[in-house]
Amino acid sequence: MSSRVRPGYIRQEVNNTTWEVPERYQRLRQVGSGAYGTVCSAVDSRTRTKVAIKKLYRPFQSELFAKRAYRELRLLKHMKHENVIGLLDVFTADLSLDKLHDFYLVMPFMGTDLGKVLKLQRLSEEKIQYLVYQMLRGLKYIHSAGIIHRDLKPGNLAVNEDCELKVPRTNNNQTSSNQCIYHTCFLRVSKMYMSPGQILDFGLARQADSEMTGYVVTRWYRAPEVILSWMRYTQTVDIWSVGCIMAEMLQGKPLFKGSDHLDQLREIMKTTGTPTQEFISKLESEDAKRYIESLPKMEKKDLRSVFSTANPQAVSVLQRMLLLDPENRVSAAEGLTLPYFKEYREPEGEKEAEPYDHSVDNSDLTLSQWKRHTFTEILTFKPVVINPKETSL
Ligand code: N61
Repeated sequence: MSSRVRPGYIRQEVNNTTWEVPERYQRLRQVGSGAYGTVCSAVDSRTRTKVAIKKLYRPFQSELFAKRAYRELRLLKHMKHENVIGLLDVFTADLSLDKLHDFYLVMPFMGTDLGKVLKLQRLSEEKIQYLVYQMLRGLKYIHSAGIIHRDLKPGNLAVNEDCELKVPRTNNNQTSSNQCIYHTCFLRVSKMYMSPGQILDFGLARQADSEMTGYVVTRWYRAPEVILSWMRYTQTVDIWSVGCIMAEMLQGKPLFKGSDHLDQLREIMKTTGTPTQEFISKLESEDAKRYIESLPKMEKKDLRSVFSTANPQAVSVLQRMLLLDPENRVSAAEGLTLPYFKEYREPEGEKEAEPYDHSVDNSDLTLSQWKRHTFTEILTFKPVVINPKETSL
């Protein structure tokens, strides 16, 4: 580590690891770490904004690590939507493909997450409407690229720390000068953190089986077909999670707090009822079929009585999301059109993603091929020009 640092870069120690970053990134402070990497907050002196920089942990130590690192870079590079985390910059201090050892991902800094917020306070109806609308927008975007989040939970929904944000409320509220009346909303789900297999908030650790076992948050938002590997899952696994998160916001406590996989399923079925024969016939696993058929029959509950104090339109949303059969759940795109979100709709923000090419992500390559693809992706990154009005600290 005594070699010369790349010109224009600064070498520094952060909690016993060496970071080599361009001079523009200053005041590095570690904000999270795990088996897959470390995240620091920093100030980008060029834009005067706070950023998060992720240094992956030995990304080229194995084919698997290299594939995961490449995939994260490609996914983040592709994401260009207000409600999905995106990439501001990617850099490496290593000067050639041969020497490539580390690279760093730069993202807008997100101060907190919905999990932390929900521990501290109950949210008003308006905030719930707004937040669920934002989540569905982010999901419509990632689903349109053929990407499934799989692990949506409050801890994976980033919200800005300086939560007082002005949010346009409704088009009907326009004044004669055609300016929107702004309605202050405490939170804004601005970015969705995501990484298959991440715990905590930062996509830094592997989700070991042990972390899915017992009375754990990591499983409470998972669709039943994912918990028990009933069938090949689809994008509506994320809609199940949104339903659980929305229910928690309405009730102030998690909806299905199972103490293990089967208890979680029992909790779910106390509300959804045991599955119909039609649904059981769709299951791919014979074991799953037998197990479900052996369960004592339970009636489906009327969500209007479970959420008796909630707005009936909110209950209608939950009725479309919390369905055992994934084929019957509402899609993110259709969810946005439900009456509950009417006041917040802004169709320009409901865009779809450019097509995403999954072919390399899904291939099995050698370490040197992964390195070469990653190096190419780093070199071809073009930063988005940021509107100066949005870049104050
Ligand atoms: O979010 C990720 N990785 C990620 C996102 C996605 C999509 C949602 C685009 C599909 N896939 N993958 C793999 N990583 C990440 C998240 C948070 C983070 C660092 C990396 O840490 C912070 C970011 C911002 N502010 C504070 C911490």
